[in-house]
Amino acid sequence: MIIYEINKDVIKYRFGNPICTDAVVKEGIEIKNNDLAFKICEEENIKLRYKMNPDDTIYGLGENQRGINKRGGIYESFCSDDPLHTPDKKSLYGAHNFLIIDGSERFGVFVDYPGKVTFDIGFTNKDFLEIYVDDCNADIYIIKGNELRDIVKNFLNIIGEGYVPPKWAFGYQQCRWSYVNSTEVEEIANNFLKHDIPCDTIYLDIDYMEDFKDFTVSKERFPNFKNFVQKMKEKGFRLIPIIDAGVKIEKNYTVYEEGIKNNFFCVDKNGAPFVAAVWPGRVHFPDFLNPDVRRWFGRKYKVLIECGIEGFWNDMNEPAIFYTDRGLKNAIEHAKKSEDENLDIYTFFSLKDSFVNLSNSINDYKSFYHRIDGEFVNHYKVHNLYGYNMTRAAAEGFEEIAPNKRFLLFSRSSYIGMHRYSGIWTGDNHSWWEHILLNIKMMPSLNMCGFLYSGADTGGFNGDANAQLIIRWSQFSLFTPLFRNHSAMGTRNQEPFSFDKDSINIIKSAINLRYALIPYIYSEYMKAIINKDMYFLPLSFIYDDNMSKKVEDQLLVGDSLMISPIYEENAQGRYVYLPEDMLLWKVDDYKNRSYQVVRKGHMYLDVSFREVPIFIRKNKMLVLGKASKNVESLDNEELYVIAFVTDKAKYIYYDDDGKSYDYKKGNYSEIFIEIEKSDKDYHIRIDNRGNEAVKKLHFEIVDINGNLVKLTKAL
Ligand code: MIG
Repeated sequence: MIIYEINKDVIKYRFGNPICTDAVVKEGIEIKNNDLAFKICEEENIKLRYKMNPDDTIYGLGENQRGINKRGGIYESFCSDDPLHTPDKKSLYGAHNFLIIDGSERFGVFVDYPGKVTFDIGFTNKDFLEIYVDDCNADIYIIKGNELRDIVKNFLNIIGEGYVPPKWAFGYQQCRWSYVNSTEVEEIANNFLKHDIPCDTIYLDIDYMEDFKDFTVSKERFPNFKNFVQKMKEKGFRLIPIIDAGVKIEKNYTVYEEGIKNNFFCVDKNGAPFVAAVWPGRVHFPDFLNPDVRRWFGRKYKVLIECGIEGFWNDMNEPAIFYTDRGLKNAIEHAKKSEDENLDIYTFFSLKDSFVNLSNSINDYKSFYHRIDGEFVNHYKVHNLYGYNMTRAAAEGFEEIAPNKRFLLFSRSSYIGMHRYSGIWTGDNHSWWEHILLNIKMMPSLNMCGFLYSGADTGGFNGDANAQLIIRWSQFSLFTPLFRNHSAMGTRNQEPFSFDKDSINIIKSAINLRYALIPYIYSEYMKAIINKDMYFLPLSFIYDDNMSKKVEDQLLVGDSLMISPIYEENAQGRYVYLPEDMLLWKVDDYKNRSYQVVRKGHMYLDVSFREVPIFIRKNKMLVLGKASKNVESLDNEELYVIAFVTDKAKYIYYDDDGKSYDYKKGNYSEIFIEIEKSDKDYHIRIDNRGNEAVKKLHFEIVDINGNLVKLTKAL
């Protein structure tokens, strides 16, 4: 084992000779001897063990089941296409091996290993945190920091700056598997217009393709695609097509032919292209771990970009495998042998399992290879890098095709470090109330791992949603950077206008609120990216009282807000914990504002179906704009500053062009706002550094006694 120190906050331990994952981008590593906070029990498979104190809290692990506090669970990092997110599942689509121990000691751990890693966090033995790496080669980082948030910042600092989508990607987005042809897509758009519900994008799921072939468009279902994309843009909607990992095996299909000719596909043990089956039937998997393959695949997005497409979602890139010929043959043989048998519980279940377990089988993952630096590496060892590198291929392709233009991109599968290239969505959830809660708890954990542009399938992917579920879920998702309603084929339609008039109006108000909040959401998102910080935080990351540690169903959103979403059917209220006095705004229509000072402690809060409670923290402020049909038509010349001031409040309102990467060169504007309370009045200072869009700020300032003062300042 070699020990390196990156800077005083991060120590790197190297075991054996690990494969480079490119998760960490920070350079300047030097060697130093130090004691690992963990005990190392075995060195063949690395096993780390840490004795937890009874009150230690364990944060992190990104996209995973269970609570914000991961304690009590067992988790496996092995990117999995599992559409049934029940609480006992150990793996979902991402592998996010970063956690924070918060107790008598406080530090973060990042296990940089691209194969399977198990985190047993007091599951087998309540007092022990154990980490097993299925190998003897890995880099393990210990990350220090005084506060929890500093530990995250130090971690984000070594894995690099996060992805920023175009500003329009902060609008409301509508998806369904599938809007099957251009007529249906247009109808969806017309419905948004007719109901006057804002929306920025409509998604194209696999049925836009010709026979599920990547980078093709069905001529029959989407004739004159380029014109259609243009026409939709004129109506105010961008189309976002899906791209899948598997390339259909079909003579004369260019992507297939080029991949074969250049040896760009993963191979089996005999060196022949590996065959698996997904949507199109038999496919090959591009070897995304090879930079030449990434360059080739990344350029393929060009055909669609040339049609006017500005965003994509990368799916099935764990990679998902429905079956392989080998697996299918075994299952069929098993079935043949069982014919005319009198099957009992064991033999019947075993027959059934041979079919059920056909998909995503470990045997299949162990039977193909990548070429890394000229050497064959078994897929199983690097499994968690696959989706990451597919998405990296896309992002690098965009950079080449249209330098300095932001594209919308998010992936289903991911590994630490992929946040530099795209966002993620959290995959195939259900129209279950439990999944709103899971969504709430997952967001800060994802932020700790660098994934800020993310969100769940609002309303649930599988299963049927009722109006109330869509209402309550939208009322939460309106705070998530990715706000997309998506559902599966065969389920009940769940677009906002699919319900009764009353419900349509409520969903519409929630979406309007989202658009009015975009000045704040975008500002907070960008500051988090630039400062290597979080956008969603658990209460305990800011407040150090004991109760704040226990609250998992309220979140801090950016610097000024706390939210307490409703996630139970028929609930018209809930208990809320306030770590300090706050200003409550129960939003029904964002244009009607009334505020109420709520006191520190526990309270029961009534929340009718129409209402979205927003808490403004003490000495903080919220910047609010106006809704519009889409992000590009937002008129934010006049902004409302809602402040709760007992002493002095400061805010930095950030903005930029929303479409290029010029912000990286410092090309952005900031308005510094400071409100100081004097005896009778407020003293307001505004320092505008480069913002030319905002002309007026309307202040609505509330003091501890609930007195409201309104005044306007021109810029
Ligand atoms: O397994 O393309 O998670 O969002 O609609 C189904 C069809 C494949 C899985 C994605 C889902 C998408 C669906 N895909």
